[in-house]
Amino acid sequence: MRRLGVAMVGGSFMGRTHSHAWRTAPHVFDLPAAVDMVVLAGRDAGRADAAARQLGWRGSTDDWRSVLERDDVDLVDVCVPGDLHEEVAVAALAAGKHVLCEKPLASTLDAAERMADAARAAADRGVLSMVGFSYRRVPALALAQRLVADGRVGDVRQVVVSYAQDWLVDPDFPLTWRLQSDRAGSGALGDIGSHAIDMVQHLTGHRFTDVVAAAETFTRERPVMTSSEGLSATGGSERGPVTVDDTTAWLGRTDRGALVVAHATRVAPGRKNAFRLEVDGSTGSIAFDLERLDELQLHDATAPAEEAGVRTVHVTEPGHPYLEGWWPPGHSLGYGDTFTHQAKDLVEAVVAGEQPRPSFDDGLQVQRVMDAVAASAREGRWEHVAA
Ligand code: SOE
Repeated sequence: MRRLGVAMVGGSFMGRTHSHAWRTAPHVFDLPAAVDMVVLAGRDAGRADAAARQLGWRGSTDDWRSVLERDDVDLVDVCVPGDLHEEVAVAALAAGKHVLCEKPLASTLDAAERMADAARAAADRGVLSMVGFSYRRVPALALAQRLVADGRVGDVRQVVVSYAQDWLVDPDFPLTWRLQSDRAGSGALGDIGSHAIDMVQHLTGHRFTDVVAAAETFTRERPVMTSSEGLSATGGSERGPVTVDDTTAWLGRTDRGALVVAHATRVAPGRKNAFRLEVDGSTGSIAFDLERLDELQLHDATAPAEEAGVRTVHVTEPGHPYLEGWWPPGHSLGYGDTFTHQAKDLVEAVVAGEQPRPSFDDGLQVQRVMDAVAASAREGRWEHVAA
């Protein structure tokens, strides 16, 4: 059997989800290669070693460049803050390593352009890359995509999408990298609005062409961070400026004539991970909520009026996307499992020598929409999305 040596750069929250995926995918799915979790690279040797032991990596290093020189590493998984994606991903591709890079692709549009250029050049040499919009692999959303593509809702006319979390409601939550524009690029827009943009386009097959937006930062200063672990952090008494949006809302038009109403916020009290969307077509509609991630709401407007109504499909059956390898029918999956599906699809694509999706070009296109949304919020006018 073929072997795929994986190295991970970063070992925080996303590093944990990806490690879980690399460990689990071979136990759930019949993969065409054996996954070898070779090495985890982190900034601090002690923390990298502890993370590697806990997360199941064979070794650790505090020098991420050293993993690029190893013959036993075929793929580099980039789980570092957004401003470091470009340096690590481009170097890995140049070294002939396949790359999985966390979303959004980069913290600036220029960096995303350079990364997509590097990915295209690498693909010519058989070196593949993928950006981690993991929600494409939620079974209910994969099913929704299939139903829309099969014409089950007719022509898509409008999408309402909202991604709401509440972990920044507390004004004393410290200034982590996710609250600094030079590190993250943007706030709610890039962190979770990027998922909304990718999902709307993936589900409908449409592309945003024009957007008009408004953004707000409600808490403008936060405690300077003293330490962090995953999404949690502690801060001191000194405060510093928040340079990203707490909330961004936008309206969009698509290339196939649909309207999109969108909203991303990390300050919605009580909303933990509420990624909700509804797709209205000419003959039906589909609705989804990540807080009930094994359910899909369907409505068939062609059914007789006496029988019509929104019905709930429990996406827990072996015929549903990704479910074949898991538990007996009726048993649900969770957030972490979407990363396992992502790892499975990536291993299969790499072994087959096929471009995995979403590609860096897909990530670049999302970045262009984000850039237009941010520009519109700044300038107060409609913006065209660069093609
Ligand atoms: C934090 O807002 C976060 O972890 C995002 O960064 C992830 O992309 C999303 O999956 C869950 O929320």
